[in-house]
Amino acid sequence: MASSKKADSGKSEQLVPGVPDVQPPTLVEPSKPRGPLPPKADQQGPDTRTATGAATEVAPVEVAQQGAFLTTAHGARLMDTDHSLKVGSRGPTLLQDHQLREKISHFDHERIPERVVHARGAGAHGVFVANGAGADICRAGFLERGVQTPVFVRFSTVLGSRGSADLARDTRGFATRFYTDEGNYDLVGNNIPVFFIQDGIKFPDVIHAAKPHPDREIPQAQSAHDTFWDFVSLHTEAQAHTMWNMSDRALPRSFRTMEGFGVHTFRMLADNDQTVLVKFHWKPKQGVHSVTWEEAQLANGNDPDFHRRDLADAIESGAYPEWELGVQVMPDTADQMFEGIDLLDPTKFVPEELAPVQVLGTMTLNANPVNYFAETEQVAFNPSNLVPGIDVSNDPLLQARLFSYLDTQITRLGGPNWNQIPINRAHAPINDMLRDGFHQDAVHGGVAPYRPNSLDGGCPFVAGAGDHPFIDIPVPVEAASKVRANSVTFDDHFSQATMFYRSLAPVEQDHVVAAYTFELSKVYEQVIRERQLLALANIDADLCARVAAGLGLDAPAPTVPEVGGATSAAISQLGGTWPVAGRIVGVVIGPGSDPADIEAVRSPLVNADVLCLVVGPHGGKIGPITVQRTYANAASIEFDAIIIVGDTPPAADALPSLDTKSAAEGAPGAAIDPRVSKLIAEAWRHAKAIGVVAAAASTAAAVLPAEAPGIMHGKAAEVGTQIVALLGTHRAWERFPPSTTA
Ligand code: HDE
Repeated sequence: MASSKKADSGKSEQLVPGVPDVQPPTLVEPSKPRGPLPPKADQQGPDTRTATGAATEVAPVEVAQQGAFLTTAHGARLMDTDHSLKVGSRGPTLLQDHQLREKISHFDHERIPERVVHARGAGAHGVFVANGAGADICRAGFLERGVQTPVFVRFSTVLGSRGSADLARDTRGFATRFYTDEGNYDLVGNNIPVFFIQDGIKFPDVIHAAKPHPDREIPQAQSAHDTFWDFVSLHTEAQAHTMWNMSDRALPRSFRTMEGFGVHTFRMLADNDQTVLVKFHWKPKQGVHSVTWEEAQLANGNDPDFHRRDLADAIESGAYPEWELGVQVMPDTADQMFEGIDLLDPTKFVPEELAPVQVLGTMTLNANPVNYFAETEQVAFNPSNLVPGIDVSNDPLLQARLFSYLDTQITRLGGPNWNQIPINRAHAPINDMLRDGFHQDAVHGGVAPYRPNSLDGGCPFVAGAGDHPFIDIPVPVEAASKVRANSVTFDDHFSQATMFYRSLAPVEQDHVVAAYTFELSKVYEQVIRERQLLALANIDADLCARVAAGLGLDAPAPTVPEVGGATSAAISQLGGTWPVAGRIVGVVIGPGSDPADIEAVRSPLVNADVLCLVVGPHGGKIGPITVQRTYANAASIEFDAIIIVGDTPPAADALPSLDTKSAAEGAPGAAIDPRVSKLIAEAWRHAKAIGVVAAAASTAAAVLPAEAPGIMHGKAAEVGTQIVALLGTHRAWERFPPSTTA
């Protein structure tokens, strides 16, 4: 973990992320012409390659806007951009105003279609460094020991539109492009290792069911509605994925604290021509953590950009997110089964107890994009982007994806040359004989884009076996008749949902029960609820009974016999201690708080690379201390823990009897600002660590119990140190005894 940048001014001063530009603005509009500013230190654009993959000497700033003066799109300098060309100052406007027409016409076409799924996303640049452990099973050059490969990653939600809120209960996309010397390799995965459907032909069905109802376009970015539950209750192969979605996995604390999975089985080819079947995993070094459902709902209102802000802020502050890339390795047997699990069935995962994850290298995200549209919006991942040594399996879901991603870009990015958009350019030489088309950026030479040719000297040549070509691994295919059917080994729809549920800690099971109950309570039609209860009966009787009780319905009996009964320890998020760098702590101060206390609290946190944000009664400074958040704009969801440093009487802008944020404690005349009461009460309810410095005892006593798990009382320095320790466990779940005894 890289360390946070600490500003020079004072021991515990930190760079507070969110800096809008590379230099602070002036109060008055600048008038002296000067060229464009360079990107900020945390930003990086795509590599400046040609459209055919050649490295250039072009500096990244040279592909941005140039020159000091405003110009037209063809480079003529302009003296005015605020007035259209009119007949007299009162018009009419002249058709000949090419400046007006160019400006408005370009604006009219600024939008491109959003992704049909995964429209809402955030991206970052980084590097993958291989440890060499993959070299024995895979001939891909980027897996050789010490090889550093640039990457671009885009995280996303699946269901919401481009402007939807980040903390929807949803699967997250985790798409990684490795710009390898042998071409782009795209690992286009999710944060959940199983999928809703076993065959890609069902994808439009599941997405149409999960997207908002077509008549009213409601609800946005969520599965709590009739069409979703109608589909998944009828189509029971979706139950395993749905179970993950009803768990905390669907509410990540951060993109930084998500696992990633390739989902499908892939095939790797070694230099010695041996093959293995693999499943890809990304393991976050920060641990796998989630927010509570109530936090998610609050965040969607308070800060709909919660996840994209967290990713950008972490990178800007130097807390670079890291993941280990690993594979589960399974023998490439004729039946492509492993321990009774069909490796071609994407609704199944392989428990880590059966096949441990072997780490192949580490990815570090260390730069924010310079331009969202150019990079994050225009990046076009494609599971067909494979490199020598990695090939697809016959998973019928993956097979359909091999068609879809290329196809969708033709509409989304406006033609067949989307590979030539800077963020999509390979870092390997391209000689593809593909020509022309809209937005052709390459200036292809020669006269013979065909093979065989003699006119262009025979170029391009096909690679020989020794030239490290991509290899379609010659897997034998069983002779069979054409059928539209699944393998019978795909028939079990419930056993892994059962395994998942029973592998959770009791508090996590409570969350699953609450999620099913909430979502199904939002379903209008009772038969759909009853049908989903039938599916739950086949997963776990206790889960079914608890959800049924919440819905006021009878729990049905199972209709299929229970299979297995195994659990997997890797599924639960509880029980570990993880690095705290990049976590965020709110330091709540009052007008009389002692600056020495504030410094003492912050010091151990800053030393652990935790971002401290001071929450004060007003903006600006309180004595020598700079305030980053005020009682009015701070939200508990922003913090992983809070520390109350001093008493917090109502601030000048508090409206104790009217304030919409006020909690019950904030009655007129109360000694505590109502917004602070609410902040503390929410942190308490969400099982966050809370530190109370002695001087804040009366504020704490008004809102919190005297003693409870995860509350630290003491001197300032001790409290800071204890909060660092508590942050490592993510939550003080012991504060709330679980409802189950599992
Ligand atoms: Fe996707 N998916 N998908 N998908 N998917 C897209 O591609 C599709 C599937 C995933 O950040 C689209 O460029 C089909 C599984 C991610 O840009 C589209 C099927 C998994 C992203 C598409 C699947 C994914 C996408 C929309 C069933 C996890 C976002 C725009 C056969 C392993 C990538 C685009 C980004 C995006 C189709 C199933 C992950 C329409 C037809 C399974 C992370 O092509």
